Amino acid sequence: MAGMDHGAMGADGQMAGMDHGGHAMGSMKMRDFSNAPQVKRDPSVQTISPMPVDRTGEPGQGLADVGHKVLVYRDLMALDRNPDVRAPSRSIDIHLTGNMERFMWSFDGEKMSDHHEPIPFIEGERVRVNLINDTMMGHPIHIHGHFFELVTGHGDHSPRKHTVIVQPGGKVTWDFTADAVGDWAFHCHLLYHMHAGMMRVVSVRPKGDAQ
Ligand SMILES: [Cu+2]
Repeated sequence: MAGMDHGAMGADGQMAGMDHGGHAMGSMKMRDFSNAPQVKRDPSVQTISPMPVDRTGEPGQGLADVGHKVLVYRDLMALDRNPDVRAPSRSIDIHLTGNMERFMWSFDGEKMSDHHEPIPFIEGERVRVNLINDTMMGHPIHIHGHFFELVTGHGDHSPRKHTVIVQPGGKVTWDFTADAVGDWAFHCHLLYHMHAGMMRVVSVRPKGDAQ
């Protein structure tokens, strides 16, 4: 376009002089780490979800306009009352991160081989886990040794699962009781993502000698 000053475009794609505090779409950055303070600033993190929303009521990708009813996570309910209905005593965020062009996949910007510390839990504690998908594809996140209750508005009949797909840019919340002492795999179930590093060890330490 004649007269456009290309020099005014910043390295991050923002127009110079634009109000950085504004939330207009035009000023939204693809990698605003203030939305994900725990995520490592690294080239392996291509995008940060600017406004992660719960998408468990939405059809999966490509299923929005298929002309028939599509079941969504929010349709699921447990037949029996949940075995542990205590409120969680703490909550943690785990970001699903990656760079699609480089085929790099991680949690919180760190792949498994970079990060040897397990995610610690204490036997019997009830914890809320927020999975935040900062990438542009869905990830089926799987925990070994435990079931969790999806927080999708069904109270003490929340659906119990061990794997949940987190939609692109979206967020999924679940509560679980760390009732199986030991070290357990926690990973994306797209195995090439797991192999690339989107995996961690979850460690449930015995009550009493946990640090
Ligand atoms: Cu994945």
